[in-house]
Amino acid sequence: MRLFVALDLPWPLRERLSQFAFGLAGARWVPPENMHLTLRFIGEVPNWRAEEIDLALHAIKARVFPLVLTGVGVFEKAGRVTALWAGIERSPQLDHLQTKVETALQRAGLEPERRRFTPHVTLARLDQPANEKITRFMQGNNLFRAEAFSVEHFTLFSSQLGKEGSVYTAENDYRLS
Ligand code: 2AM
Repeated sequence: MRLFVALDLPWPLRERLSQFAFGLAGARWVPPENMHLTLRFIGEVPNWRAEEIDLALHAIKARVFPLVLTGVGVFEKAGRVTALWAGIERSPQLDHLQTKVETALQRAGLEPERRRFTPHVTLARLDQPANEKITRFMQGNNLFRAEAFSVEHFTLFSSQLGKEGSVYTAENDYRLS
């Protein structure tokens, strides 16, 4: 199974985020049902490991906390824009939960994640040099700020590549208190 741990987003927020989509040749906009905030990408694991991961995530104790999406940005690789995303307001509670997830996964036998946690919600995936349209997207939306929502659980998702792109399935939710 190909797994990742993420936060679900409320539907009104997903609908708001889907309004960012604009005509940009070659961009694959993330459909609202696929929008999420990744806490930790896990990748392919055998079923027995997935069960250990589930147990380790169950043992996490953390508090419900508010989260605000704000701003937009891009990821670039070798001079090419690879993603457009909505940003997350810095939140010690989010960092705290992410650290707990990372610790739990290492306890379940996974190698430590070496990449820094850069919380974001991917809006579109692409692969093209920066251009005027992308600059306008950034400038036009840099004041974006959504209403806070309450993070009450986190989720272990599996990901399957279908004909129409990735299909994510919530394997389990873990409640915060
Ligand atoms: P992204 O949103 O920045 O593309 C499921 O694939 C989720 O895991 C996506 O949100 C993706 O982040 C994230 N992810 C992180 N590292 C990944 C990797 N090496 N391969 C695929 N997805 C990855």
